[in-house]
Amino acid sequence: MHKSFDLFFVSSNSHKYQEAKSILDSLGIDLGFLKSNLEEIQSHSLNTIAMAKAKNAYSIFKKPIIIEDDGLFIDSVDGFPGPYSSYVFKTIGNKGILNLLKNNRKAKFVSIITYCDKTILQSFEGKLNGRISKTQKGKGWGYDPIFIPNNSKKTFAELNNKNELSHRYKALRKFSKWYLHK
Ligand code: ITT
Repeated sequence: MHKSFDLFFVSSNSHKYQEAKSILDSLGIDLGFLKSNLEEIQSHSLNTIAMAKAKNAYSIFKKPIIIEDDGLFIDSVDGFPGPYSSYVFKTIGNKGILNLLKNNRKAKFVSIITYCDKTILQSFEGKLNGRISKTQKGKGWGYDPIFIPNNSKKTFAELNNKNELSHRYKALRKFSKWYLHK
């Protein structure tokens, strides 16, 4: 028998779902997965992209959903790749980013989680400051091998507690407080 869920994560990226599921499990929310490659509008605001993505996902599945839009913002290149993080990862990747940077390696990861149902559309933001490593370290997905959170010497890929401090954790913790009391 299939398990029934009250809330679904809509994404093409199963790494994001696995992390979101594990984080929300620990916060008392059971999360299902609807794997789907949602169209993304172009905007320099992650929240504008996330809101449009959430409305689109709800219009397809007609169930309470959350989606997530993330960006890696690197200070020395004016916040690049930011809202273009998915495209930049697929094109120049971690190697390309390491080649771009010289001295200032400060960066931040931002996650926007947007909830949508028949009547509500609401976003929650999580930010994590850090820096870009000089070389790739560890075997994580996406930008995990090059992102070192503040107060750490290890990249996300080398840490075993990423889900207790990540941008995703911070956004989902805000979401869970709201969701469980709505
Ligand atoms: P969706 O279908 O949910 O949009 P996506 O992979 O396109 O999946 P985003 O646009 O939200 O996801 O994220 C942009 C990129 O940022 C993503 O493809 C990853 O390469 C990277 N990224 C986001 N969160 C990450 C994390 O926790 N660790 C490593 N890379 C991450």
